[in-house]
Amino acid sequence: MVRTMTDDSGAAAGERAVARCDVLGVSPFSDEIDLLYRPWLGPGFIATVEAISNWMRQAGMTVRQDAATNLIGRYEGTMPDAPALLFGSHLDSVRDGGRYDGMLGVIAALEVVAGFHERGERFPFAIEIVGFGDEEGSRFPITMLTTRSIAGVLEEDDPVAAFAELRDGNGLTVEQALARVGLTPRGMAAARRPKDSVLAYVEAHIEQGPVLEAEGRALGVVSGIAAQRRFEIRVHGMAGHAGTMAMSLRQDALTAAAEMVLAIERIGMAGGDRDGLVATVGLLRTWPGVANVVPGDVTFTIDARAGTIATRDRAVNEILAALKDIAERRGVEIEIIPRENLDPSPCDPHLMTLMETAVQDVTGEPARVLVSGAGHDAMIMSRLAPMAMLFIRCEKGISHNPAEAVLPADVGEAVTALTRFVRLFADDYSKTQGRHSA
Ligand code: HGY
Ligand code: MN
Ligand code: MN
Repeated sequence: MVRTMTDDSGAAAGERAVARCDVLGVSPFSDEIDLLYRPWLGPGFIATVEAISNWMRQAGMTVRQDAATNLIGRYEGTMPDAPALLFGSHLDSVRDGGRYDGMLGVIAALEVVAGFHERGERFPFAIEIVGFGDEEGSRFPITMLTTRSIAGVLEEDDPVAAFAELRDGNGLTVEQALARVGLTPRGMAAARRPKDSVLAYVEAHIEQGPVLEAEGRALGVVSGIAAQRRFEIRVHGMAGHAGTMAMSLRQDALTAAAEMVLAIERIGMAGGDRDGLVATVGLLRTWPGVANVVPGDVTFTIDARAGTIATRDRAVNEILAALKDIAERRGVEIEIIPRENLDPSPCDPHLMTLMETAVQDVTGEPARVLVSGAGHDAMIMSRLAPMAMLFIRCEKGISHNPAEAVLPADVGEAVTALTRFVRLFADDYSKTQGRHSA
């Protein structure tokens, strides 16, 4: 492979970024001792904010947390109060997750800024790094409230009345969790950024898929992010004695749910991988959940995604119709609660071109462009500003799994490519400004 830029500081930055993610991958930055689980606003999340704040200050940034709990570091430009180029990703993790999903995007961006700070390099715009709070939705049954707050679409997407009372696994509401850090659901909207204060949003993320590794590439440029919908399904049957209730008379919520889960898989598979259609049941809870009671109630989730709204919605409609049929046939009731509806998010073509140039300059090869099946904060941020994403190869494409792994050398290349991207962006910005002031 021919490399047109060599940058030893990139390699060192990659080593440090991976080491920092590893530090943050265990207690006290995780809420559990034996695995990584960093839900929004848990003790691990709060400790993580503290640690990254210190690293941000060392990189010459001023640090604050906004009204939605997002951590924001700002590296000033040549002029005070200049608009900002935003980098970001999420600080929260799924339960038993990997160390790099989300976190690497924040920490790699920090290396980019640390490099500028070390060299005394400033731009006609500020650079900010945002650590978002709840991209995964791993604590409450809703995602990206904090991202929506910054993007100014919180009320439009999730009226406070619809999310403030949602509960985590311990029964604590969003409102109560926010109160513990002195904030309120209604107050989150104050995190909104005026559109003219943000020039663009850029997110680096592990690929979470196998394409880059299969092709022997460290980096890729994202063209867009797949459409998602999520639902919570509640199945209500009739609890009863496991020893005395005749099989033929049961309204077993769990066996009904089991049939529903298989129908969801069948419909997801019927797409034959066409248009990236996938459908997943990731959570299922049985009530009362004891050995000698026929399950009376079951709650489960559906996560359905595809490259286009049409494919996704066709599958969703088929799934919901199948669920209703199964419920009717088995004599159970179902409630269908929509939890998420995200359109596909194309990346900004001009920013993609800059990112492709940056990647080519660093790797010496034309950049691989690929679609993201995973969701990202960038989906929401694209509603505030033009958005671009850089993917970093991860081992075997594994993610949402403690086996998630990246090569420090790849992260080093990502830091170098992002650094190059900022300089290209700056050249571009200066030309545009020149045109405007001419
Ligand atoms: O679910 C997702 O795609 C992301 O990892 N939060
Ligand atoms: Mn994730
Ligand atoms: Mn992620």
